Amino acid sequence: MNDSFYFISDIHLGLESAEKEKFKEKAVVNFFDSVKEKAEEIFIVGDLFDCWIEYRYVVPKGFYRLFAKISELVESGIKINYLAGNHDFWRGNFFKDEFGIEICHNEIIREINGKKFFIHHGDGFAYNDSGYRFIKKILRNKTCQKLYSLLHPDIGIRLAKSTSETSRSHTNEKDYSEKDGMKDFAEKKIREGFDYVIMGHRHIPHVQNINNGYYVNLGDWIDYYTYGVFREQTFELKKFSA
Ligand SMILES: [Mn+2]
Repeated sequence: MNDSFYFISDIHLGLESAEKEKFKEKAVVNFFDSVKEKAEEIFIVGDLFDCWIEYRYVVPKGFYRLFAKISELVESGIKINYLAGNHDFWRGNFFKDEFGIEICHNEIIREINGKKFFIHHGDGFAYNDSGYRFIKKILRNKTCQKLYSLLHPDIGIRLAKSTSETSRSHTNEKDYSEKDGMKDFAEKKIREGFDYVIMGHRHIPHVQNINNGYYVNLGDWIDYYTYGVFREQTFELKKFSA
């Protein structure tokens, strides 16, 4: 019975060695396979790819097994929601044309089984992310993207890959202990009446009860292979045994 809602984020396909990436892509395909009979919807909460830049006639090489699986799931009637992360926001029509999946560039607000969900990649909420927020504005600017797209894809993608390394180590170094902007943001949303605030970006799996709601961080598929599942009235953060 397809009555469950799944959440994954920060898979960062293409990040590590070819061998590790093969393993990871297979794991994601296996994961999608394992939820096929149970999923009503799947939420990809950003950073599925470590570096995705889409040109008019060119998309990054690879990921065919994953694309075939995504297509299979969509055709079987499962709705896949894809929120852009800070590593894969640069998109054209590829996902829309191939799979009928619209990329969401902001938050998704949904009521599921009577519970209110606020879903966002989570980038830009950390207190010391202001430098990043500035870069994000530039990178998401249409004119800047047009200019950038004039670079040969081999150059454009290599350049983006090198800055993506920096942005990740930058994110991981952030002090989340004392002044966790993401947690405070979640708290604010819960005060506004949301039952679940679900984010990624931090790369550390975390579930925290705040007042009448929950702040969930989905972790990542670099170290943790975690995912969230919501069924009936219960949310669980689980580990996929790859
Ligand atoms: Mn990430």
